[in-house]
Amino acid sequence: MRQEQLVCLIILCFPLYDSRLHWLRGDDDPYLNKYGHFSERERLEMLEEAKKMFYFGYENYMKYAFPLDELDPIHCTGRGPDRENPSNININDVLGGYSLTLVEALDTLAVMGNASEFQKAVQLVIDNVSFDTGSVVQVFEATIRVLGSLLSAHLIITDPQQPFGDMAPPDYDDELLEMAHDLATRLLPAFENTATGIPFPRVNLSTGVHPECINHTCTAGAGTLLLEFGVLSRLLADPVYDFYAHQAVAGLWKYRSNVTGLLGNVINIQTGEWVGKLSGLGAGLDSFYEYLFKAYILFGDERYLQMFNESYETIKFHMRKGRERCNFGEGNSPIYVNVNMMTGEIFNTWIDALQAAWSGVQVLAGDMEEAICSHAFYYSIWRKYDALPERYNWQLKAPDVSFYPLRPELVESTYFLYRATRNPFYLHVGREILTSLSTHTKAKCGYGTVHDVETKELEDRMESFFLSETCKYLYLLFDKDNHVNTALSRYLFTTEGHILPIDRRWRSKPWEEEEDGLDEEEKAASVIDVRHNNSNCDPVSTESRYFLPVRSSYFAQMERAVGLN
Ligand code: DMJ
Repeated sequence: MRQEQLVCLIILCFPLYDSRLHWLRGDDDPYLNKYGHFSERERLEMLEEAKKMFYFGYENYMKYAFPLDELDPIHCTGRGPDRENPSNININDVLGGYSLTLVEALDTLAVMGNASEFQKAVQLVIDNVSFDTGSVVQVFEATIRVLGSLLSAHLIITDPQQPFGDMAPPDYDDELLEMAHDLATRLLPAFENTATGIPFPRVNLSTGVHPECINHTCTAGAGTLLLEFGVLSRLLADPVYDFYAHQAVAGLWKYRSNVTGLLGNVINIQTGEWVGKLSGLGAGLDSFYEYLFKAYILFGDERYLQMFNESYETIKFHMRKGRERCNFGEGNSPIYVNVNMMTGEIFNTWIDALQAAWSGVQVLAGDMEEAICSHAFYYSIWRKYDALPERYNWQLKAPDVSFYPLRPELVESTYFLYRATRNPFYLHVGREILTSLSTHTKAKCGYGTVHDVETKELEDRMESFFLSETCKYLYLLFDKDNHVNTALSRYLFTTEGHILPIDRRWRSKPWEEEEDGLDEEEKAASVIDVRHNNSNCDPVSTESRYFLPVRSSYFAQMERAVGLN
């Protein structure tokens, strides 16, 4: 990948869609008729719906569940860690007894411009949340959900421009940064006594790593710490967090297969042996790749770009099946499948819901045609079930694992594709997602996990990422004038949807004595160069701008592939 492609992601050279062109394209194509236009009235209605959705979840959490971690939306109550059953990692990995949902909602409140509630929520976090809880949590989950959110809110509060409104609580004294520091320090024992530098998956926030903690971690779990740890280090001028996060990635990278170049999904942190040899773009690996690229964007570190580029090439070579180009040629719809990391052979015939985020990464990387097709396949699955099953078997055209816990990945990549193409198709997709969620997941006091996408039976759980990601991306999709959208080149979303400013501050390491040799003017110039050199910034074909992103015939083919028509 060349530097120019970064330009595409930074400025996302948004081609403008002109709805007046619709009449030029003829009315005989049912897909064009359905997706070709989205009125301003419709957009505003959807914006309102997205806002209502967030507040219904948030207010009910505050009423029935706070200060516990999550809302049970059917029984209108709250839940925290399952202390009676420590092996219940589905709950305990995430719920640390630290008002998780409130913490996660902070920057969504800011993005929605709700200064009074944001300030109130920040104060509640400062006054009520402690990390000395004795909870055993997953390092990954605590980092992306809690650390990321605290840093994001701290940076919003301390932004001198205050672009979201007056978000700074009176007398704010860096408390959220101190909390982030405290939490991250409690996670550090995970990086001790590991022979590979790859961290233990879990820590007790009060006592460190239990002697019997398993020595296996998933790749995404260990390799998705770069942004949060890197920003924290730079804010504190303390290299330790940045160092450990980098060491974890370097450790994983070292053990990639020397035959295929691929990584597996589970590794032994003492021996470097792969315990899980599945290589794919979903659970266990998804955000590892995402963070390689995003760490390059944020910190400008070429090592991560190189790793990403190498990974992307090998991913395409081994995992990508189907015709060569999304919108041209013969053959099946392109799809990325799970393979054996050692041989590149197909490992199984399912793809999972987390992989739907991959097309968002492809947008950032400037591979638009690929992003369009990856997304469209998942959208077809969504249309079939009004949700994404956790695992979908593309051979059987049926779910392998049937639940849907309100995950954001499809709306996340829908958002990025809309920002990059401005094609109304993606507003339609967003509306369908919003409508499915309202129709099938709304419970008495919030939104519930779909237990089975076929029966739509609900479970009594609203995960915190529903407010931090799903609702935020839906809202931003329809809020065209939002500051995040008008200044998108200045923000990066963490894997949990928390916004971080792309700031020149992150380009240097305050703990390093040696300067990079550039004076301030040159540093500024180097960033500006990247933003303005848009010579390679036309990755979207004209057709994809003004017509359907995926040609109608290919779209119909995808529908058949998932058994829709
Ligand atoms: C979120 O916690 C993050 O997006 C993470 O990267 C993986 N998936 C969940 C939501 O599905």
